[in-house]
Amino acid sequence: MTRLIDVTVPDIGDYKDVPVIELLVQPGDHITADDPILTLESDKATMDVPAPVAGIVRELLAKVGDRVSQGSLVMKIETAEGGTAAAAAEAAQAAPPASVAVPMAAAPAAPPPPPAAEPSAPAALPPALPPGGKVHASPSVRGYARELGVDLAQVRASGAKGRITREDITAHVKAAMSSGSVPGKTPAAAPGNGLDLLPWPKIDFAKFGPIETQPLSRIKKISGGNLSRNAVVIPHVTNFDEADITDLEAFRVALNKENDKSGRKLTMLAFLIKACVSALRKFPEFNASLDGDNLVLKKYFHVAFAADTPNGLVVPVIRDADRKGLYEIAAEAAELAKKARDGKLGPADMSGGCFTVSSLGGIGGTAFTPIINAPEVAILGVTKAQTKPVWDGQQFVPRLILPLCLSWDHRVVDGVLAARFLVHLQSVLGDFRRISLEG
Ligand code: CAO
Repeated sequence: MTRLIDVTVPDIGDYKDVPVIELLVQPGDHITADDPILTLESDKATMDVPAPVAGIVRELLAKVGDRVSQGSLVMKIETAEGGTAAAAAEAAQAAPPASVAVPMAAAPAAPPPPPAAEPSAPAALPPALPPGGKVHASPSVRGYARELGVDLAQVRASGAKGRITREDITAHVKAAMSSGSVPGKTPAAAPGNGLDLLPWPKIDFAKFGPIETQPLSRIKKISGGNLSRNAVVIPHVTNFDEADITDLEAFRVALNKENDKSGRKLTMLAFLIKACVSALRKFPEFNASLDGDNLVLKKYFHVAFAADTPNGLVVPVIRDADRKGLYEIAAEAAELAKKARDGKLGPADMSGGCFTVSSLGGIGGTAFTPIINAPEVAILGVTKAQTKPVWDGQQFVPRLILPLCLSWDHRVVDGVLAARFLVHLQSVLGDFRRISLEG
C-alpha cells in the first residue's frame, strides 16, 4: 500500500522567496530519506533540501528559478505505508536544509581546490551533455567548479544518477591542463576571456624539513572560495587616510569610566559603525550592490563587521545601524562577536550587510588592503591608533591618529568619491558632534 505525500520546504530560517537553483530529482526517481531533492540559493548560502521520506518522485511542483519559502509545496512523493504526510512534515522539520553559511560573500563557496596534480590525463573529454541537457551536481561541487572556472556542461559525470562529482571536475581540469586549454573555455580563445592560471604548485614539503598537515576549518574553506572570487572579480582599489580621534577616544574613555559600575561599554567599533552610516548616507553609491548593469541602492543601513574566531573569519551584521544608539551597537557587536567565537552565528546573523568594517585596531598594524565582501561595494579597514606629532600651525602636538583603509569596487565608485568618503569619516571621527547635525 502506498501513499502520495506533499513535500514542502522545511524551516530555512529567516529566508523567504529563495530561488530554486537546481532540481536534483526527476519524476520516477527512487529516493531514500534525506537524499537531496532540490537546491536553494539565498544571498548567503546554498541549501540542499532533503527528502523527508523514501519513495518515488511522482510530481515536481517547483522548477528552477521559482522562489520558495518555508511551506512552499515543491513535489509529491509516493511512499510506502508509514510514510505519512505527517511523518514527512515531521521529518522535514527535523531535517532542515544543509546550509552553507558564507561569511564574506553572497554566493556559495567551495572548499579550496586540492593541489593540482601532474597533468597526466588525456586531452579534454567531449562535452558530457547534449546542448540544453541538465547538469546535476551538489552546491559544493558547483562552487568548486565555479572556483576553477569550469563549465559544468563540459564535464563528464560519473556519479549516481548522472551527478557530477568533485573528482569529475578534477579529472576535467587535469585533462584540460594537459591539452593546454583552460577548463570550460575554448582553447587558446581570445585573450582576456579566462584567467589562464597555472596549476597550483605541487610540492613535497617534507623533502625540505619536518611538516604537519592540518585540514582547513569549514569556515576557512568557505571564506577562502569567496575571498578568492571577490579578489579576482572585483577591481579593488584601496585609499588610505587618517582620522584624529584624540577627542573621540577621550570621550569614549570618560563615558566608560562613568559606566564602570553598570558594565556598559562603548567600543571604538561602535563609533566606527555609526560614522560609516553617516558616510553611507552622504555617499549612497557605497550603500549599494551591482546587479548586472544596474546598481541597487539600499535605503537601509546594515553594517557588517569582521570578527576573528578560532576557526576563521566571519562577518556578522548589525541591522539598521542608523536607528541604533552607540551603546546598542556596542552591545550587539559584542554579543555577535561572542556568538561568532562560540560558532553559533546563524545565516540570519550574517546576511543583508551593506558595508563592512574590519578592525584590527585592538591588535596592531599601520595599514592593510581589505577584500570587499561581495556583493557590497566597499569595506573599511582600520588599524591601531597611535599617538603622533601633528603640526597645529605653530607647533607639533601629540594627537591620537587612527589609520583608515577603504577598499572600493572601481566598477561602482571612483577615486574622488572614495577620497570624499574618507574625508567625511575623518571629519565625523574628528568631531563626533557632527553626527547630531544630520537629519
Ligand atoms: N586603535 C587602538 N586601539 C584600539 C582600536 C584602534 N583602532 N580599536 C580597539 N582598540 C583597543 C580598545 O581600546 C580596547 O581596549 P580597552 O579594552 O582598553 O578599551 C581593545 O583594543 C579591544 O577593543 P574592543 O573590545 O573594542 O574590540 P575591537 O573593537 O578591537 O574588536 C572585533 C572587536 C570583533 C572587531 C575583534 O575582536 C576582531 O575580531 N577583530 C579582527 C577583525 C579581523 O579579523 N579583520 C581582518 C579581516 S581581513 O582578514
